[in-house]
Amino acid sequence: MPTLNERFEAYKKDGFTVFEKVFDEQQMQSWREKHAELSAANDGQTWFGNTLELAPKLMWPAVSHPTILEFIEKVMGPFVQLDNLTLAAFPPMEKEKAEGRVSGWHRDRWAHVPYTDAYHRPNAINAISYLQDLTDEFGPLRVIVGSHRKPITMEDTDRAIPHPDETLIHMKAGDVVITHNGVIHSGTPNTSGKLRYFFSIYYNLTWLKHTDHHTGPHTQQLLEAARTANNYQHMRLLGVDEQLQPRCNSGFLRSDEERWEEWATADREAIKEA
Ligand SMILES: O=C(O)CCC(=O)C(=O)O
Repeated sequence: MPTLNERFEAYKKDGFTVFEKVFDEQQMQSWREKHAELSAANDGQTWFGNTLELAPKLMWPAVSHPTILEFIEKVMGPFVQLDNLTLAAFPPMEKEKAEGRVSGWHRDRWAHVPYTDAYHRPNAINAISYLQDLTDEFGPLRVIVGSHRKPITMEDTDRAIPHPDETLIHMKAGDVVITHNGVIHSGTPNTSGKLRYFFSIYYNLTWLKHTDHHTGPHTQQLLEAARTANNYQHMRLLGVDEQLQPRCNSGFLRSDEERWEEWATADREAIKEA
């Protein structure tokens, strides 16, 4: 098992890291069942955003998962909010139609094409898990390793075909890949004959807008519980960052990582146990 610092170094270089077995079968089954329920109630729709509001009890343990949050606060600092929580399923397609195709190369929301090969803190990161093993039939994740630090661009015609520099990642059900939003990636068409589930917890910096609304009654209830516990980390996830003003104007004359660690420690110490 790599240490957190080793992971962070690999993430800076490659643009992603995979945490194994973060979610268990019972959790994944409850998400598959929720997907089926939502799909049945919405004319067979397969893509759902705002799923924290739709299923707060099932989703909050994933959004606030300590393993994920510890790593992303190391990457982004204690400035992390939920941008959107997406539960989706890609329907299967015929093998002949999928031959030689990828789902679509892209960088993620809030990214930009890098100007230099320097590492920069991402504006957003994606914590993706798949609710089944990504075999060749279900369709592996494809990544252009290090592309968050390369000014790679692509013609529209090249977006749907394999890339010479791609790496295929056959993740297991319940693993979580945490990506830098600048890393170019794509899914692979699903030829398994079954649904290919995709669960994306997308986080961004607290001074950006968020895509999910966070105003629904269930999300507001979670926010109230976080306020009562004085849990700033959880409040930030739900769009409220009470320390933003001093922390975003700190003078920036000490290393970011040292400051971030100090602030994260202060946040932990401020929590009132119920
Ligand atoms: O299908 C996949 O494996 C990746 C999908 C993805 O990256 C996206 O929808 O942003």
